[in-house]
Order: sequence, then C-alpha cells, then structure tokens
Amino acid sequence: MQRNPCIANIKAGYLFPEIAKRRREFAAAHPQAKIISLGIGNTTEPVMPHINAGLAEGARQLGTAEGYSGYGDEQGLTALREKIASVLYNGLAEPDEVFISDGAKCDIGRLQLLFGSGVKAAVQDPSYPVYVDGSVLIGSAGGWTGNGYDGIIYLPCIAANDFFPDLSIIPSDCIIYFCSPNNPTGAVANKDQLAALVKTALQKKSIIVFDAAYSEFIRAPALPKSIYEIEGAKECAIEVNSFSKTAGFTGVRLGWSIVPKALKYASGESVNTDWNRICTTIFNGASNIAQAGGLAALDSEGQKEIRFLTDYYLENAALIRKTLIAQGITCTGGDNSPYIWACFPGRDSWEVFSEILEKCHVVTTPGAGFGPAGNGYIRFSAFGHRADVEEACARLV
Ligand code: PGU
Repeated sequence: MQRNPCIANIKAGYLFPEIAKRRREFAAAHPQAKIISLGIGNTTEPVMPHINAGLAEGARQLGTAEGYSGYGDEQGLTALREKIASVLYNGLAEPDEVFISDGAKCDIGRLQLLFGSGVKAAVQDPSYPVYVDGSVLIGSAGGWTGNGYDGIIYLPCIAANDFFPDLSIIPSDCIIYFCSPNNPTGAVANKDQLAALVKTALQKKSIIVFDAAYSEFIRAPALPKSIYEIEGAKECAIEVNSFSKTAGFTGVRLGWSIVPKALKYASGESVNTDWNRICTTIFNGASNIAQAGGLAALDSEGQKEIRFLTDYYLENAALIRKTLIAQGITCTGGDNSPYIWACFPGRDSWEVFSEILEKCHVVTTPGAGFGPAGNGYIRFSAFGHRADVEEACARLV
C-alpha cells in the first residue's frame, strides 16, 4: 500500500504537540519546576452554571424514554441553527445557511473537500497552522521549502503594514483564509479593511474562509464580528466559528459554519448544496449533549456567562501585555483578542521560546510555528487561571 504522498510533504509534527513534547522534556529534566502554560490557547475556567445546566439536561434526557435521541440531522438541531442565525447573526444568516459541527478546526479540514487539490490557498502570514497544514494534506500545496510550503500564497502581516496584508498579492481563483481577531497576532481588521478584502475576493473570483473563532473577544463596538457585516460577503465568503473559546467548550466540541446560499462556484453551482452533501456524507452530526449546551449558551443568561468568561481572559491578556510592555517589549493584540504577539527583533523564535521556558518556566508559542513572518515573535496566550497568569507575569520581569 502506498503512503499518501501529501503526508510526506508535511513537516514532522503539528505545532502544538511539538510544544507539548518540549515541555515534557523540560519537565523530565527539571522535575521540581512549576511550569505554567501560556502556550496553546486552551480554556481553563469551568463551564458557567446556566450553560453547564444545559449540558447536564442534555445528558439527563438521554436517560429517559421521551428525551432519548440517537443520530440527529448531520447539519445540526434545527432549533440550534435557528438560534445561531437569530442571536448571533441577527438576520445576516438564514438557519439553512448554518451548519453545526464538532468545532472550527474540524470544519476547516472538511471545507477543503469543497475545492479539492487543485486550488491555490492564500493565508495571512502568520496564521493558525491548520489552514496551511490542511492545504498540504489535501494536496493543494507542496513540500516545505525551508521558508514556507511550496504553492501557498503567504500574505505577510507585519508591524510595517499594521498586521493587515497587501491584498494585491492575492491571485485569482484561490481560497483566502482570513482570521480576525487574528491568531496569533491579535490584530482585528476594521470595516474598511474587511470591505477591501471582500472587494478583492469578488474581483479575483476567490472565496474567503473567514475564521471568527475569537469574535466574542471584540470589545471595540466599531470592529466587525462577522464577515457578513460587509456588503457583498455573502457572494464570496464562508465563515467558521466555535463555542470553544467563549463557552469553554474546547473539550465539549461544538462549532458551526455559515455557507451562504448566494455563494456560487465559477460554474454557477451552489456551494451550500455541496457543503450539505459533504457534511451529510462524512460527518454524523455534533454530539446531542453539546448541542443542548449550545442552546443554553445562546440564552440571554448564557450570553451573559460568555461575556463574563471572555472578560476574565481579556483581563489576563491585559496583565500579560502590561508586563511585557514594562519590559520594553513591543506587543500587539491582547485588547480585543486573547493573544499577545510580542516582538523579539532579530531573534530566532524557537530560541526565545526555549529561553523563556528555561529561565521563567513559562511555556509560550514560537512565532515561526505560525508561518515565516512569525519568526522573531512569541505568542502569549491569555487562557489560564488568574493566579497562574499573575505568577507567570512575576517571573517574566
Ligand atoms: N480557529 C482558530 C483561529 C483557532 O485559533 C483555533 C484554536 C480553532 C479554530 C479551533 O477551534 P475549535 O472549534 O476548538 O476546533 N487554536 C488554539 C488551539 C490549537 C489547535 O490546534 O486548535 C491555539 O492555541 O492556536
């Protein structure tokens, strides 16, 4: 049996397991070190009471004759699709444009099936590694060149362009992965910038995959939370989002995608119809318990709890940011986003990662793991218990 050649193209390990491995190695060599993780963006605070009651009720119902349910619709509970459309999109998306999933990462992987291996992919550089790694796995990008993957169109997002890319580099007929608030830079695109992105996608006959996983961390009222706040986006953009970072569902697993009915391939066929076909074929629906939790998260009480939790992590972010700035380190993010992107000019980011681990016993994420333009940067995650974040900040000075 032949190995899928695309797998041979990918660099050995996915970023976060690689960091976990280095942490384990350090812990084994320094058994007394109390290591604090500001590395992977993994939630730490308990699920809040109203949302947790929704999950518990979902589980309880499974034990009753009246409440039991087995396989559900692959696209998700109608009530949840309706509630996402009304509570979160307020008319900008219809319930049959909402597809419930087991998380945004899984959707990003499955979405690649819509376009196949022939398509070009453009990504913000740096960006969440799944866009690029997923493109390599499906064969729409080639091998590692030493400075990025062959065939990926990297759109540098650096201090000089205020972390918003030069859109003129984007070729025709490609998927544009765009994440705002951005992981890892923490930059949030404003309305004019997203309008320019939509205009470019329409002109270049390209499709945007807009990752809004951190939209609930936006506090500035003028900043868009969804790409559909921009006119024309329904003709050129898919959006993915998730309850992971907002309701603390990183382990529960619940997300959604929006695939507008107005979105068409060059041939005129409907992308929504194909997405429905893919989801019904290779996905068997999100957990019914998770969906019961999702319904509770969209109640007004659940929305208040999400605000509370996201405020908590944003306060962590403010502490980290303040600490780094006091050390004379230039940072972005951390105000409308749970990530702080700290600049270590001219330094190799894996080296800085090791130095912080060795000196402070704090795990971070090296910027180079997010793309070539990430070298010289370190990402600090604000997901953590307050006491740990305070302790980490004390060690960083
Ligand atoms: N999209 C973005 C932009 C993310 O940063 C993450 C998680 C996800 C999607 C995943 O969402 P789910 O709904 O939970 O699937 N990023 C984290 C965790 C690492 C990972 O591999 O997902 C991070 O530290 O970047």
